[in-house]
Amino acid sequence: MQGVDPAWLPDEAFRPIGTRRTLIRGSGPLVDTVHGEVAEACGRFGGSVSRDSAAAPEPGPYDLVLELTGTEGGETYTFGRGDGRTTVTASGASGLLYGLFHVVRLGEAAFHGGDRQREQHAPALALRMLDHWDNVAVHPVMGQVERGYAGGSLFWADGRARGELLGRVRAYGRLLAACGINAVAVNNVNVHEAEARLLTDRIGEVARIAGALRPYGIRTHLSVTFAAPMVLGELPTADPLDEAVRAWWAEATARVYEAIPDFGGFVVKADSEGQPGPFAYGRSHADGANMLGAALEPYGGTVHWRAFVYDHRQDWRDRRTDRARAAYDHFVPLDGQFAGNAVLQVKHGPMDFQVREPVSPLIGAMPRTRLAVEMQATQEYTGQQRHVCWLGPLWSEVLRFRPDGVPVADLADAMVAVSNVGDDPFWTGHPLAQANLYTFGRLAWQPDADPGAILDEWIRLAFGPGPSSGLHAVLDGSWRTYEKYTAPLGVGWMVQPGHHYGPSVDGYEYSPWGTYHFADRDGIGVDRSVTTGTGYAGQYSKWWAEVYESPDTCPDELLLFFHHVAYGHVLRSGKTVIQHIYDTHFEGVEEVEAAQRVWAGLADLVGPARHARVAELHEEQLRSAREWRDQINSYFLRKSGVPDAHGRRIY
Ligand code: GCV
Repeated sequence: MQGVDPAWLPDEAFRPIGTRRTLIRGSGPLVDTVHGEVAEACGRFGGSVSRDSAAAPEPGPYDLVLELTGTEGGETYTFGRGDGRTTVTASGASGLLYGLFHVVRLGEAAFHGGDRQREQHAPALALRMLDHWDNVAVHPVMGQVERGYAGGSLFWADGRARGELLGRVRAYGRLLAACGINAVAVNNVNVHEAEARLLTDRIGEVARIAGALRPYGIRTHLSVTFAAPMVLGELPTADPLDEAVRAWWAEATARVYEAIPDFGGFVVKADSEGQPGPFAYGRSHADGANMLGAALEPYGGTVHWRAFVYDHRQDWRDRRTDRARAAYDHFVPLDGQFAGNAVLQVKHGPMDFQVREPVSPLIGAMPRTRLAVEMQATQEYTGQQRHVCWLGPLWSEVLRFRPDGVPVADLADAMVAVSNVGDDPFWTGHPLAQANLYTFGRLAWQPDADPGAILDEWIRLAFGPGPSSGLHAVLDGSWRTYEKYTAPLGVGWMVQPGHHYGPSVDGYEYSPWGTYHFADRDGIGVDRSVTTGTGYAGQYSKWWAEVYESPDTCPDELLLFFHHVAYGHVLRSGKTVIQHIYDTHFEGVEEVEAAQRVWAGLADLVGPARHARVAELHEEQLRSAREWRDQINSYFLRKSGVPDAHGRRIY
């Protein structure tokens, strides 16, 4: 696509396939996609591709055989080598597509070496989804993409689904399939007036987007407003137990499936940050979700019901209310009441995608409810795609966390990320933020994969072998670097209210949002213990509840999330809290400076456009990191009166 960064699918990645002889067996739209990919590569590099849809194997001197053996929609494939031939076999067409991209990822290595036992590859999670917080119309406060840092929407322009530019949407589907993602929600969970109509009279536009994503095995989902029967149907109520309301949803859903037969389902943000929901009718969230589940059920659709429900009009003086408790308190009593096609979509932490939070105690606490774990690829609180902040290690920690013996990855039915993509030529604004999208997809496919290996895979695909160690160095530790120069020890927030970029230590301290640090002259942190605090620590299983209950056993990085401690409190690292704050803030800036130097040295290896964009953003990251360092250090020096042990400059 002209002028658009090829991301992890540059032409060169197809050279090993494109120079060889390939046989493709099977038929159907996704096999056509696979054929198209191979044919294009062969056109470019001189190889050949034959198509055989008959049942009998075609003899011939093929280097690669891609064969579909069944007609199901399965995603599994086997990969092997024998008699000098590489073979991918799948019983479902999606599996064949994923098998093709497996060969692309392996590159030359797919064709070398002796016989290779057939390996089976299957995704750990059936649903691997991106939620776009895209508005059709530009919102006066949130712009077109809420919390979007990569330009306008890929799907919507000038108040409509993109017309001739849907080629870009198809290219997006291709990138997503190549990292294993199979579902996309195309509009913001905050559903405004124009966007509400996507469900009814504007469904044709959604169908066009779905048509552009379908060739890559991506199913389309829609965020809907709970009040749709009132807003669109002119009913007097949206009560989920009202028969007319249920009938309205059933009819609306039937029309959606007429337009999009493989439609994935609805995403719903209800009773959250001003969005309507079942509370208005004295009904539970299970009642709300099940009503939509019933409408989707005849077509095999799913409702993603978000658990991000809390009081955003809290009185900051009220120390008993704790926002972190809210999701668990609301939803755990409903375990077992949700329909089989309802999936509870839970943010990975109890607050809101801060750089460091504990894993949400809701995860693992509802064994009879299907679970989607929601991550945030868009870097709302992690540098807004102006800072390098590769989130692979954060997500991997979440997925490996064992709430009660079993890892989060094994408890989840689905993984969802808020997309970080827009119509920017680099897709993600910051070219290196592509690594987050890629890593998310690959972790959703294989949650116990080593994130560092995924990073290297992305670097090799997107940049070739040249800059690999330098790029790895720039990205690998970047999440921890970001954590160092921003809010310390898990306390979170301290950002500028509203847009959430840059430091403001007290920005949210006296606000109604429930996001406080409680710093005074003696200490800082939120007491969430059972004994003396909000009781939040008690929402975990016994083992973790005990770990988090005491400052002596609580991990350092979460200390201020769980406890209010004196500045002189000695961490398990041996440092006092105040000295830790000073040291990490100085170190964080030094690490950004070091990354900037490494990047400067890669000028000849990464292409001029990418190099210039990242270099420019590095300048901003450094400016911002220094601002964070100086505001945080000065604030705490002034509050505590404790000097820095190393006498460095604090204002
Ligand atoms: C889409 C945070 C963000 C909001 C977002 C919300 C959510 O509060 O700041 O922009 O709304 O999360 O996840 O629903």
